[in-house]
Amino acid sequence: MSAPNLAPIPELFVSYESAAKLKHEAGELVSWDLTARQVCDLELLMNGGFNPLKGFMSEADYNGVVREMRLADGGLWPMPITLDVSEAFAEKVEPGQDIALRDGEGVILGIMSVTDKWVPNKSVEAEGVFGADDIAHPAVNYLHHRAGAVYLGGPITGIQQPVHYDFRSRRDTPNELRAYFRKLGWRKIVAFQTRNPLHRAHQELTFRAAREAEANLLIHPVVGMTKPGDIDHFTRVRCYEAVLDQYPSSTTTLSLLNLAMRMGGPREAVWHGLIRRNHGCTHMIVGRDHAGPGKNSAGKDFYDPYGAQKLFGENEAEIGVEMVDFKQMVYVQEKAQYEPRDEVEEGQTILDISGTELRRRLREGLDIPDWFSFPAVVQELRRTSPPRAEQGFTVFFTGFSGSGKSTIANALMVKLMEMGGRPVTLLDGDLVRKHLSSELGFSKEHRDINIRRIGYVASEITKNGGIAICAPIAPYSATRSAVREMIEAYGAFVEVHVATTIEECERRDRKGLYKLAREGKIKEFTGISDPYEEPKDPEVRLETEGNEIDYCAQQVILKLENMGLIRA
Ligand code: PPS
Repeated sequence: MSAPNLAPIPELFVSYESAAKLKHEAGELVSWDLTARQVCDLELLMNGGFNPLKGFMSEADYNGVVREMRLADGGLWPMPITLDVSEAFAEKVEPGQDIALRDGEGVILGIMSVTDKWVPNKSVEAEGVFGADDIAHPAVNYLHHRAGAVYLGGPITGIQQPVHYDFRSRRDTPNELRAYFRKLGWRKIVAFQTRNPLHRAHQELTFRAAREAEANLLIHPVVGMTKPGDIDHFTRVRCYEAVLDQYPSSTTTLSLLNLAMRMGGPREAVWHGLIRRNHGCTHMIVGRDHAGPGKNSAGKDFYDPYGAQKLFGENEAEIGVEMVDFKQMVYVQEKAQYEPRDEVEEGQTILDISGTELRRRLREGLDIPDWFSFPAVVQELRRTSPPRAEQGFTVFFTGFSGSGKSTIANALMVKLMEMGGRPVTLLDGDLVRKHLSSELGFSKEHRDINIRRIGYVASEITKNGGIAICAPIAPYSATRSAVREMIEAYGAFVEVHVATTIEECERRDRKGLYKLAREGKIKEFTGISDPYEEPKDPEVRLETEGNEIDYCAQQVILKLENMGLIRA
């Protein structure tokens, strides 16, 4: 492939002077508050990262892309870039109208001249683009559960870039990178796309890939949106910076890409190639299972592990970027060095640590050897992922009113405070209703709001390294699952079902509420005139009948020890 034309590529921004005027005028327009993903998409549309797209896709472009990876003009493009909005917003907008696009803080970033408005068939989109209408795929889940029901399309007039306060000097637009390559005289540039920290094997493979292609290396990690559960980009960028010393500085550079990944495997690889071409690269490393979303709901891989390399290879000429195939590098103990797996001689010992094993070692504070990663990287990872016994967590009691939740939660709190080390907060049902949810009643809608508020506070406590003990009734399993998800992003979630029967709770009737409920004086009373969905698989199930409070609290303590959350 010939040397790239590093001339500037088209951006969608108006001049600096016009931008101020336009911004003022745009204040009058109907405006859409962009989602986090849409902000990422808009940034790359405006700065040319998604060249040749000139805006969010029209219906014709979208249909072509979904069906056959082609825009209406026949150009190769694998991923729908659409502006999804709510039905209520869509009612306010008609083709021919301009709308202002605002970021999360309300700043106007651009204007879209709406040409198209349509209701997509999301199942067809999921099948066409991601190969399956299965919500185990993060992008399909997003499509069905988070994306709006209506799509708007039309060209964009860019007013300003989204503002980033973090790692500013490491973020470059396509034209900034092109100018950098021009200035340094770089003509062949291999891009390495990543959403994970770099360990020694990655360093070896990227270094070799660049050497084999006789090219310079661009480490181009995604910092927009990656796979749910990934290590946050703040930690990763500190890790990348730590690894940068391992490369010759005259041949390698690091730049951050504010892309919202879709984890679309083969199609995503082609998309990544087009984005890298726009950033001035000539080559891209495509690995086994590139941008893979993991397992589907039947427990099988969504994509053939070599599907991305195949699709990229078939479209290489049109992408305009040459594929460098990713050699799996392994550590050979006898030689104390890394080698491509297919070149290791028979009888030699290969050492490897999988991603799961690495997470276990971090969680349990175990050794991570120097042959696997660089000490500075490990240190960064340990700072973000301390051993479980030093992380925050949430214990979430659920059960009928009067089941004993609050009493056991109180006993647990005191025991944990006696141990010390982490702050403990009790979010008891009654307490929350007094301080956080005093305006709420007991309808399903209100109970869900109440539980989500508790979940939010508990997730913040967990994130900041504390222990949250919650003790609401929380009668609906879907809401409890949502809370679990919120918390597990930051630490462990321990669900404790206080399984006292409704008959026993009514017999005890400590607050006299069951009597009132039976008399119809309290409506929607859980277990009497309102449902309670039992947890199917809680971490702990407590039988309180015939058991002391202390014994019950001890059962929870034992579970916490067993999960490594407290030290024995
Ligand atoms: S929920 O469903 O989780 O939002 O309920 P929660 O916030 O835990 O509040 C339950 C406490 O409110 C009292 N109470 C009622 N409970 C159930 N149903 C109805 N209709 C009701 N009205 C008032 C009751 O005392 C609960 O306290 P606990 O601590 O659970 O006994």
